[in-house]
Amino acid sequence: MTTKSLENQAQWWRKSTVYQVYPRSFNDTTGSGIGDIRGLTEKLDYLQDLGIDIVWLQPVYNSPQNDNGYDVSDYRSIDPMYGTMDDFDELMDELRKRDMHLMLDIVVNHSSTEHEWFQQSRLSKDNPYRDYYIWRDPAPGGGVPNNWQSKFGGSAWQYDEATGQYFLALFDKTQADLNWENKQVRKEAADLMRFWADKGVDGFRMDVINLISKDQNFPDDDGSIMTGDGRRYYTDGPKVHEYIKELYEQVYGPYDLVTVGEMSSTTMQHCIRYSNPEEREFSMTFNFHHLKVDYPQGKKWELMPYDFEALKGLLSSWQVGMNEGGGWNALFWNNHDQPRALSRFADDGQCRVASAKMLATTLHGLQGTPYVFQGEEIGMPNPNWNDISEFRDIESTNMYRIMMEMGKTESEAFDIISKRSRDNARTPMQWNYGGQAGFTDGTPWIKVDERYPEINVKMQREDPSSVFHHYRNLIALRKTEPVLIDGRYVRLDEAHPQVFAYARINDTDTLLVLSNFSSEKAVFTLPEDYQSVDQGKLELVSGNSDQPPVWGKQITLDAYGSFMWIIRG
Ligand code: TEU
Repeated sequence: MTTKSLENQAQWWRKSTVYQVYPRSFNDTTGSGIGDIRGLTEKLDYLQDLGIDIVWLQPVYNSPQNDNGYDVSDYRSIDPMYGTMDDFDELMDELRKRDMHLMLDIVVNHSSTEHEWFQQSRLSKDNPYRDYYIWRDPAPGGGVPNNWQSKFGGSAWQYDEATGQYFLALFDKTQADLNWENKQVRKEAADLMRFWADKGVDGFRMDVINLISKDQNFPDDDGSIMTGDGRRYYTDGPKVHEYIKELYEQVYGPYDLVTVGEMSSTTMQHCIRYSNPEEREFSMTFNFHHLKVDYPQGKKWELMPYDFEALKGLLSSWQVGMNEGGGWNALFWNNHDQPRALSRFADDGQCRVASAKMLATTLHGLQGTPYVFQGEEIGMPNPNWNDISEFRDIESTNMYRIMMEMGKTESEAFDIISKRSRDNARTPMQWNYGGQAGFTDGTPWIKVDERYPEINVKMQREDPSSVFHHYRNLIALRKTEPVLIDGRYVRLDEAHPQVFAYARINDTDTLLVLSNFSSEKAVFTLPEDYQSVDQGKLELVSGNSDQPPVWGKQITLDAYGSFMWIIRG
């Protein structure tokens, strides 16, 4: 890649906003009850109006759908449930017409056990595809090779009768980990990415890519650090940077792609290496530390109120650390694996609109590339289901069973699932107040949230004070305000119990964000440097109330009040 194109790459996607499309729940044009590619193409004008530059399309490849497409059985295909390759080509054409870009989800840490590679691999120990996957003999005393646990519950090893060996599956038992030690696997991964890059795809979101390099001794985890489930032996593993640099040299660089790595349980040091342009690995990284502040001792399947100070501390440390290291954050509150932040960190009831806008302003003022998960831009909350039969996610149904096997009552287990389940984010997009929220003319694969009559795109596009227009304004700001891109982050609140306050400072402007994360009025004392600002230089650029606070030594914020100012010059 030439320096110029590197600089170009550093420019365009650092001012961009990415919209994440979970196709199964986005827009159904066939009445199947499942969203499809044409359904996305039909909504490109909507996304363009929102100001979106890049669409992240989640897996639409052939798949048995045990993990809603993250179990790929043919990497160069479109699953008929989502449409055809012609539909995909039409989507690409329509994106280009609008100067929008496509980021495709690539899942190469594992494949479906229905992939031809695995079908071959399991036939015999000397099959040419045997080493495409990770096979191990039973432990000396019999049983699983080690004590590593699947992220979806249970052992990470699955026994295969045919050859008397176990294969590694860090997620579902039908998602077999690929063996990246095998250079043929690495070649296959690069080849399949080139296939999509040749079709004009502008970038990739790389699923759990920091798990691809495993400690080849496959030791038991003695439980002394992290979660004791073996992740320390395959997370940010010994050759992970080597493998990613190979992908950069073979694909990302030559095609000048924008790339984001999903980094499970990672560290800042690794994310600096993954995303500093001089390392020639990824454009940016997702980390999840800020979304574990309501996990007691890091345990996802237990409940506690979220730790506000921890949330602010993590967001701040990653802002400062990644900037100092030359890395670049993918900024997000929501995705298809997380309960909705609106319900998790704010109020999805009486103060829903103010809360949704507060979360938006807080995130979009930070340094990095913001990601908007479908429905976030209209303030969609978690659904209020009261029966486990409403849930569809393999992780949720597994964990519901396991929690009860471990002694929790049905209501205890249900209470945890209802707050933690990935299905909270996967309810169908709410387009209008018609039947099934305009998502489908059929029966949706998962229930539409009952509040769609008052939370939908149609109503909000017509209401300038809506959450939609709040996001639209923030996304537009990023394209015109350099301080949002290059401003140095400084935290301004010292462990305030209600308020998160920070500044972004560059050579010409200072951006200020104050957000009240509480349901009560909050008073915040500005640092001295900001108390007496020339009002002629102070510009309110975003806020969630038409009565912004009066500027002075102390700023009073209403419940979930949130404002963004720029101090010019
Ligand atoms: O997610 C990996 C991931 O970190 C989460 O799934 C998390 O590990 C899980 O919720 C357990 O807490 C990626 C995809 O985003 C997810 O949808 C897939 O299920 C997973 O990888 C396997 O491909």
